[in-house]
Amino acid sequence: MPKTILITGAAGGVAGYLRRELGTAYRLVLSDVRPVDALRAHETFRAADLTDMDALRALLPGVDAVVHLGGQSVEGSWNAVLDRNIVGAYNLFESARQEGVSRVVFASSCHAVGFYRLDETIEADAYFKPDSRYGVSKVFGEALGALYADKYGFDVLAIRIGNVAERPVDRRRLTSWLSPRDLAQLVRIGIETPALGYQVVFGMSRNTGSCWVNSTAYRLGYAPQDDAMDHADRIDASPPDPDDPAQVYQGGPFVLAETGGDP
Ligand code: 15L
Repeated sequence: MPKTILITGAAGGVAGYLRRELGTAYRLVLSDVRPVDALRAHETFRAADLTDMDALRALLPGVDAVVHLGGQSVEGSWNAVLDRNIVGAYNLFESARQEGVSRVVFASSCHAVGFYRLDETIEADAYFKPDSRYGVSKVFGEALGALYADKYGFDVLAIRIGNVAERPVDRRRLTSWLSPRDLAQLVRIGIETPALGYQVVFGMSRNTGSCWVNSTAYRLGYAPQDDAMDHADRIDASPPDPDDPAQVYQGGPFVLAETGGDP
């Protein structure tokens, strides 16, 4: 009997790639506030808002693991980040605990460490340097993962996702690109690894010359199939402008992004 996996944020682009790459390996419960298109036989859709704990609890009976992609995926107003990523992440972990689901793959982000420079090399255990309120919310989500693992025995894989796309689109993404099939492999590691506890990995392919070192992922058996450098010939190779923070830091434009004046 295949496992049943709840994917939040299922109407988003990352979930679209993941559904394609996981194929029919699992039964998928797809949840979002927006509708999800083109459901296949092994997929069901259940609308839920991350701020609504009762709605989240109702999704969880029969679920073996959660892949939490939902929430705010870029910098935004504080209220949006607070509701979707702070309250939303708490509600997700806590409703899972209440319903007896103890395995979560958490979509963290490279923006939890975006204020490291592109010429610095870091491991996934480097101390946080968020580049935005959004990045701070991903640090919070990682902290929740650690708490629920240590206090309640959860298995949690926090994947600091770089950029999921068919191919890397610019110089910064040569470090951070994650191909859809390598994304699916990391998610499967999060779903299947026994006694995982709490682990943090970079969501990147096997990118030669990346400023990230993904030792924890390799120790967990990750064997990425793609390398951003295979696409480097399509990318502008001019040297970074040292006076432009968006070209100096790993977070790119997120280090400059503002909330647009909203509260
Ligand atoms: C992210 O965290 C975003 O979710 C994604 O939309 C991209 O902007 C990515 O970072 C990136 O930095 O490329």
